[in-house]
Parts: sequence; structure tokens; C-alpha cells
Amino acid sequence: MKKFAFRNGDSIDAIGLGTWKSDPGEVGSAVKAALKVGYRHIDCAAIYGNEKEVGAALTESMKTNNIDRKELFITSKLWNTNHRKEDVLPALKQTLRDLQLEYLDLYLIHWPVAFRPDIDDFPQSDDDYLSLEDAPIFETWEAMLNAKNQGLIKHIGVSNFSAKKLSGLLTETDHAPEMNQVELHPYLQQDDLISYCKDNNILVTAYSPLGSSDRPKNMKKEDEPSLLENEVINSIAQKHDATPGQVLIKWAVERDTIVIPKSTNPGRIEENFKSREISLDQEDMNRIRQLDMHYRYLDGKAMETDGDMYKNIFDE
Ligand code: NDP
Ligand code: 1BO
Repeated sequence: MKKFAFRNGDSIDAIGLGTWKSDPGEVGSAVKAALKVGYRHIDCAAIYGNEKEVGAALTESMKTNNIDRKELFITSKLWNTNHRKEDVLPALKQTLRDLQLEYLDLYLIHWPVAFRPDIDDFPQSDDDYLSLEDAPIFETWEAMLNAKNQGLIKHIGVSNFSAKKLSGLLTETDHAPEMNQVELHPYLQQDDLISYCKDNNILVTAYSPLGSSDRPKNMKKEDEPSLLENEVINSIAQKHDATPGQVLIKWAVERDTIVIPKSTNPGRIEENFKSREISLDQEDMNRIRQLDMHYRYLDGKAMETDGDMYKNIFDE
């Protein structure tokens, strides 16, 4: 398994298991199936509402498969309702309890947007947000850093941050994020953001690498382009006796990003992990490069305000 190194030399496996939309009753089996076939990296988040079941599965699998905690790489994310500096540690501790862990390998600020702490997961109106004056990202970041210094997190990073937002944070802290987790796939290649991160020693994780087709209806547009049915992806898959999913995952790893495909299907969990066995050549990479159309499956609108407080969250 290809690995990527953090600034202190710790490493993260290139392929992890995504858990968003993995339903209660299914996510535990998915995690167990993944660990059995060799995954050691699991991507979680408090907002996914399934960390308790993931935690139980991790504990059971570590025993059954004789896996040491140190072999695992577990990521979780701070939800938008917990950006105030005093809310970060309690949110992290809840996640640790749910995951039955003493520390996280990576904790990310999930979105560069703060919601009021008393709302239910998603805002209904602009009144449900906290402004950046009420909850400055820098203070959230400092609280993450404190948790890291207490040994509760090995690495800290962000998610859904544009180069502009990263650069804003870098001017305020000596401890740059170690990871930026963003949407990346052949239709949204984001070369400039990847270069920015590379130049600043920030690792990049690609989310929704297969097109996230199981998103809830209210987060989907009509007539979304399908990555898995794309002709070029399918012809490259045929050429290598592989599946379209494997081509998409291998492509992400080939361009030096970490990738976290979600599946609750044991066959596809294994198929996705085996993508490391295929090789894409330069011609394949060139053909996939042509597919970029800056298309976001997650356009961020669910996070934006009607007023000016949080607009254009990807800064483009
Ligand atoms: P993905 O792009 O991983 O797609 C998941 C969908 O693809 C599911 O419907 C799954 O179905 C299906 N699938 C999985 N493997 C295959 C395969 N080999 N062939 C065909 N279909 C397949 O979507 P996600 O949006 O879930 O992204 C992956 C992960 O990234 C998330 O689960 C989450 O952990 C993270 N993420 C983070 C975000 C953030 O804001 N930081 C935002 C979005 C995602 P099935 O389960 O039935 O196999
Ligand atoms: C609101 C979507 C979050 C997925 O990580």
C-alpha cells in the first residue's frame, strides 16, 4: 500500500474507507469487512451519525484480527456547530468515546463555516450561523492545536478549504494544517489547490472520488454527470481488466492524493482496495486529464447563507 508522510514522518495509507451515508446497521459490517481485507485507514465524522457503530466495529475487529491500535489510522471531523473554542474539546471527546479510542490520528475542521451550537445539524436560516467574528477559524484552530498538545490527536487539518482560506489561516498560525480534505475526481481535478497544498507541505485527501451517487436527494442536482459510467474511464478499465471504480481510485493515488471511497458492500470494499494492484500509464493519465470540467457534486450551497456572512465558500 502506498503511503504518504506527514511532516513529522508519520504515515497515512493512500486508500481509506469513507463512512458518510453508511447507514447504522451497515457501517459496522463495512468497517469489519474493510479491516479484514487489509484497510487500516477509516474516514469518519461526527455528523455522519454512525461513529458509535464504527467504534464498536473497530474494537471488535482489532481483537478478532489481532490488529494493534498503532496500525490503524482513524480520521474524524469537527462539525460546524462546535467551532467556538470552548466547544472543540467536548466535541472531540464525544467522538473519542463513540469511536472507543484514546486518540485520533487525524482531526479535521469539517467546513470553514460555523453554525450556532444549539441547532440540529443543519441551519434553517441565516440566524442559525455564527459569524467569523463570533467564531474565528483561528480560534477553532488554536483549540484543535491544544487538543493535539494534550495527546488526543496526532495530526490536525482542515476540509473544504480553498487556497485563499488556507493562506488566511497560515498567516495567523505557526502550525499549518497537515491535511486538506476536499472533493477531487476527474471532473474536478483542482490542480492549483493541490499545488498550493504541496508547496505548503499540506497533504491532500480526495473525497467523493467515485461521484458520491448515494447522496440524499436534497444534495443532488438533476442530470449529474456520472463518473462511473464515463466512456473514457470505462475504456481504461477494460484495457486493464479492472473496474471503473478501480481506475478512479488508482488515478487519485497516482496524482499523490489520499483517497477515501465509501462502500458498505463487501465486494466493492475489496474491489476498491485492490485498485492498488492496477497500473495506469501516461496515456491513461493524459486521457483522464482531459475530463476536467470543474464539476462539484458537493457545491457547498447547503453551507452558505442567503446574506453575505458565508458566500462563495470555495472562493471561486
Ligand atoms: P464516493 O464517491 O465514495 O461514492 C460512494 C458511492 O459509490 C456509494 O453509492 C457506493 O455504493 C458506490 N460505490 C463504492 N464503490 C463502488 C464501486 N467500486 N463501483 C461502483 N460503485 C461504488 O462518495 P462519498 O461522497 O461517500 O465520498 C467518500 C467519502 O469521503 C465519504 O464517505 C466521507 O468519508 C468523505 N467525504 C468527506 C466530505 C467532507 O466534507 N470532508 C464530503 C464528502 C465525502 P455502495 O456503498 O453500495 O458500494
Ligand atoms: C454535509 C456533507 C458532509 C460530508 O462530509
